[in-house]
Amino acid sequence: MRALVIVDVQNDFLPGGALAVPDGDEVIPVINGMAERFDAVTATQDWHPPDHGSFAANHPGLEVGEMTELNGLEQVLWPIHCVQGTPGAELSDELDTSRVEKVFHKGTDPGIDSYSTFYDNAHRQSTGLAEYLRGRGVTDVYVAGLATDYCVKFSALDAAGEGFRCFVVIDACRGVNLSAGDADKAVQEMAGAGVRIVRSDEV
Ligand code: VGL
Ligand code: ZN
Repeated sequence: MRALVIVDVQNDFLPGGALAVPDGDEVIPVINGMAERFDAVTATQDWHPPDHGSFAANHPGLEVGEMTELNGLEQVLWPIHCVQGTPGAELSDELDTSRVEKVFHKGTDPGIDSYSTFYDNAHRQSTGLAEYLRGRGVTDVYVAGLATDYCVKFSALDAAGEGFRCFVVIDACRGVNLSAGDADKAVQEMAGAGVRIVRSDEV
């Protein structure tokens, strides 16, 4: 049983958005084209309250891209993005959601960030996705979306850690590349953890 997990294809991560991933829109036709090949499809939304601790604006004196500590965890500071209920947090209109069974939200606790679609960054709180996929009888999890070096990477590592066979559909992902090469490094890291890197024409 194969599931496609569509990660954060939200307006704020697309060109023109608050935290635009370069060429992020290019993942949309690839995802739309393969969704029907899966037994189950879920999507996630980064879904922050306005006072979220990952926003540089909530740390006077600190800038976007700087590091800080948030309740004991290292935290990169981001522009304000994907605020609950705003247009930037909506899934792209271009994304075909007709096969999406359920949407999972993450990053809702102001005190902790959540890159993975499964757990917050401290692995304390589950989004319910692993339990949902198991309930659907899923064995193989295919991850696609934004961004390769953050939410895709941590989602794939958690999927593998949860015991799913995990695949990242690499042409259906794009990276932020805050530092040059971050996305390539993420691919190495995922592969090293047993995640298979595949292309959409192989799935
Ligand atoms: C993401 C940075 C901040 C992501 C979410 O979806 O990759 N990146 N919040
Ligand atoms: Zn975020």
